[in-house]
Amino acid sequence: MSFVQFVVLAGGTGGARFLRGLRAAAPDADITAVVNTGDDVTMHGLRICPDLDTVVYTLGGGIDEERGWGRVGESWTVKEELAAYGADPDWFGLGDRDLATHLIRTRMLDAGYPLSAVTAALADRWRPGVTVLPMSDQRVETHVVVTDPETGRNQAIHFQEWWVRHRAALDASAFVQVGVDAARPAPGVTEAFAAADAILLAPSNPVVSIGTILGVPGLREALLASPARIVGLSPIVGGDVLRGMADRCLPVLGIEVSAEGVGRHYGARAAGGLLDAWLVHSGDTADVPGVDVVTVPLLMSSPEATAAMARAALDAAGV
Ligand code: FO1
Repeated sequence: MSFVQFVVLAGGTGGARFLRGLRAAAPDADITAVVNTGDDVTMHGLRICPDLDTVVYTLGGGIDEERGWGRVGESWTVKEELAAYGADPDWFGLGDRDLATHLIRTRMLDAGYPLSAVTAALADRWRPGVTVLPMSDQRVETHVVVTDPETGRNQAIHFQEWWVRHRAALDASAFVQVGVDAARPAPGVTEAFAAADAILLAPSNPVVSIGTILGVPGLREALLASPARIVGLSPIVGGDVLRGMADRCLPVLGIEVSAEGVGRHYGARAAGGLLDAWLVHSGDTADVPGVDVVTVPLLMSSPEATAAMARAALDAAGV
């Protein structure tokens, strides 16, 4: 028996919620999520993969829905104890429940397992109902070039320091994906593209989530070699960013903060870009030459609304 197969490129909270909607819209489909790992970081000796964990926790029912990251019912004893020791960094919160995930991941990575195998092992507990793949088994970390307000000098800081510590308030001049040149798509990624009936770009950050995934050498080529249609969903709704701080990232690459701006950034597949179709929110307009622009509600305000949005993406993909 053959199932329809969908692949979704996804970042953290927005990507995870979209995947939940897609799973509801197509419960019998075989869904693969290719997840950004550029946000990954080592803190207190532990390897943390925020987007992978957000996807697995969200689909597995373990996410704190309000925060959009970390575990529901979390406690913070270890964080308080670390603070009592004056341990750095003090601006990044690891909850007690969440820590178990990072302890297991770090132990497995140290034992030599690749990140894809570690992710599969962690997902065994959460049963997300989709195959969750890191974009790459090789370590890739996004760094942000900012100007030090004290010295006036340019320096690169880890994405998490920029995002969480500085709430993206420091002006950035570039994003650098450290390690990306040596990266390859994780096992299963190119195979999933080749077998896909539809490929969807979740309404995730086009620069530091989707852009980072697409930067893995060979991944974009494998995506474009797929016979499936490629459909993107705009993360910009009514000229606004609904989640995250994409409005701080898009201008760094000269991309206008609008559904049209992001659509044009991805570009038409027929003209060397990515998209066959581009979904924008009702009331928004976008002229993206060579791309079928479809206008539908894109607010992930409830599971039903998100499932309808996913259904519209599949319709645009012709499945
Ligand atoms: N986001 C925060 O705003 N503050 C935190 O202290 C924080 C801790 C954290 C720990 C584990 C994890 O998986 C994610 C965490 N996040 C935190 C979210 C995350 O760093 C970012 O929102 C994403 O990387 C951007 O997608």
